[in-house]
Amino acid sequence: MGDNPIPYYADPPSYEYFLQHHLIANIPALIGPKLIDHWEARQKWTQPITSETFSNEKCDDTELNGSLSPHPQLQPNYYYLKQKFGSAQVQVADCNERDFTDQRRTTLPFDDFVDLWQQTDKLDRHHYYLKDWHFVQAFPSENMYQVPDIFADDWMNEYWQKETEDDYRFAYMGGDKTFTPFHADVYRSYSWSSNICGVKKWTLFPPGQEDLYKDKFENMVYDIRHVDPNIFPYFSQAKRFVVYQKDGETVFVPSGWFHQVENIGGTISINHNWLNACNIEQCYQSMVKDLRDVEHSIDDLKDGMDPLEFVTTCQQLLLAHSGWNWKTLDRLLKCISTRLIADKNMHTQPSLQPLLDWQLEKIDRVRQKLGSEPFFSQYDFAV
Ligand SMILES: O=C(O)CCC(=O)C(=O)O
Ligand SMILES: [Fe+2]
Repeated sequence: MGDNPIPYYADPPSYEYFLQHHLIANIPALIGPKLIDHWEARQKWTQPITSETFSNEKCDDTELNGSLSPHPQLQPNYYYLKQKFGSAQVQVADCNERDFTDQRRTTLPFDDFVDLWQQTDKLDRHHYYLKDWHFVQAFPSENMYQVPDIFADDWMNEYWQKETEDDYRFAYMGGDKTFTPFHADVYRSYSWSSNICGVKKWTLFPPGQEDLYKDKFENMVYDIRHVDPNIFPYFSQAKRFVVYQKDGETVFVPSGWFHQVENIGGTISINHNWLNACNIEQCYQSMVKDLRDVEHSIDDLKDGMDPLEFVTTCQQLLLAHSGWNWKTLDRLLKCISTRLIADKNMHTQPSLQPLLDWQLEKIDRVRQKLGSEPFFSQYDFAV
């Protein structure tokens, strides 16, 4: 792996340090358990591991340099979780079943999932993975965790919670060997992920190597452990870094870094996607790229449409394909700039965020770019 650039912080870094060295620099970080040890979820959702539940033989994952990967110290408290959240409906991925670029998903009551989870841990058939559970939405009065200060400046959840019922705050729960296939995050946003228990092996790929991940039909690699070099001849050249995230540790995933995640032992994590002034431009660029792809995909219809109809169709497809479009971004920027301008007028500089003028400048830059898109000013935002 060689010169791994991913720093480990036993003591959480200050916001100012994190802003310069990680948010602006767009570099991953691994932060020790002190960041989240006070979370109620850390105490209540876990129990000490016993040798039968996770033995050496079961842990066959070996690091490239030959040393064994770490073992979890804690396991899920299945009984507590079931008692407390059993009746909720959750989305479960079957890690053995590929569904295009993702895994096949089904909806189950949480207590049925916990039964499968516990069974698969015993039977050594570990393939059910509860993903993208909007936990705070499902249980708003449970105060099981708090967003760490260094991740608090979050325009994405601020906007989506204010203007819709939706959010990007998730819980993940799965057994040994469950995994999340190779991907970059929604809108190329940041994510942070805190392990309540279990170990996650992250393989992280710095941005700028996207051409190495595709076959000649533009399909992407699905599982980095099984890549056919005849189909993906360049993938092996891609630079990557491996990080083991142990019980209680937190990973910061920067914008546009592709990654795959493999669980070791029964693993529970809290993951949020987020964006702010530091990565809004990368997120905007990802929308531009997705829009170009959409435009290209219906190129043959363009001649039969008037230009505004074409733009409107592309915006509808963009929303369906990427989960946002010009209108979403425009509203998000308005929502955040209204708050920033109100603070500026009061001559207050809130803590745990960059200088107000710097943030407003970033918003202006994106607005200017958005405004120079063909037909942006004629586009009907009411549609
Ligand atoms: O934990 C996982 O399985 C996936 C997490 C992830 O991809 C993320 O937090 O960005
Ligand atoms: Fe991700």
